[in-house]
Amino acid sequence: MKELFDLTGKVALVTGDTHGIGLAIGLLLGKAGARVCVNDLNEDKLRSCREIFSKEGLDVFTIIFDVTCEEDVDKGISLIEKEVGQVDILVNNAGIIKRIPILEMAVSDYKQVLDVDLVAPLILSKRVVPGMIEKRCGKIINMCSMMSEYGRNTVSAYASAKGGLKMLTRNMTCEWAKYNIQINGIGPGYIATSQTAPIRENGHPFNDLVMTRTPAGRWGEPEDIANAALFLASKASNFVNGHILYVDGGILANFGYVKGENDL
Ligand code: NAP
Ligand code: GCO
Repeated sequence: MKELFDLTGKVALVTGDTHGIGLAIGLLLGKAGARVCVNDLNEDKLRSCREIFSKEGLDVFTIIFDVTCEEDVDKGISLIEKEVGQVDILVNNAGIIKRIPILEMAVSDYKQVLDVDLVAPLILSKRVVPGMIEKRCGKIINMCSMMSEYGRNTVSAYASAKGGLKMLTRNMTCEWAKYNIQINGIGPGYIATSQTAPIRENGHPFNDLVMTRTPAGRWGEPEDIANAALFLASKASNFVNGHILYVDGGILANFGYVKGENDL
């Protein structure tokens, strides 16, 4: 049974993972035996990430590159291939959100979100997939969202990107599954990270909406998502492809309820 989730000998690259969901994923894949490569934009955050991995007794290779820049990505992946090895597991986790009403949003803001959340997974995947095709083995996990299925006021750019990432995941599957590469997405519900801090903390009313829409009655933790990532990174998911695994406490199953009616 343990062998099913053993990642010993595998090289995993998680983008944007010095904190939040990505950090939880990197730590768990490392504990499962993978050689983990951590990417971010900021050396200070990478340094603190190295300290966290070290406290867990885990090796980690950290590297700065901007996931939206093809040249940066090519140099970064080449260094990983030289220093660590060919990427076996790619987790396209890096992401941003801008909460701006459409009429107030600059087109440049829209394009920036699309670049990080949708185009960057394409850039990373195009760079690492040739090696996976050659090995006839690989795992790609694209970090989608509830906004891959729903719209919401002020997050049009993010929803456009995450909706597109769901379809890009399916199209990658159509073209690459025949090489024994599994490409799936994870759709987290509302998770307690720095990205959601502005709509979660200090009694923000959005918290009530999340509680009403989440049957589990809680915000998710980054570790909840990491567990799903371990499944999709392991042999246990070798026949799962083009699937978006929603880890949402039941949000997608639930239209919502009036406070109190469920406490019958
Ligand atoms: P987070 O804490 O804001 O982490 C996002 C990470 O992406 C940060 O480390 C950030 O680095 C990095 N990043 C941003 N732009 C980058 C770029 N151009 N190149 C390299 N790295 C870049 O967010 P999170 O909540 O952990 O979210 C992680 C992923 O899960 C995102 O794709 C997000 O859309 C998705 N997600 C989150 C939730 C949630 O409720 N939190 C739910 C569904 C989906 P810096 O900090 O240095 O900018
Ligand atoms: C928002 C939130 C969401 C979550 C997540 C839900 O403003 O609605 O930030 O977008 O981050 O994507 O799955």
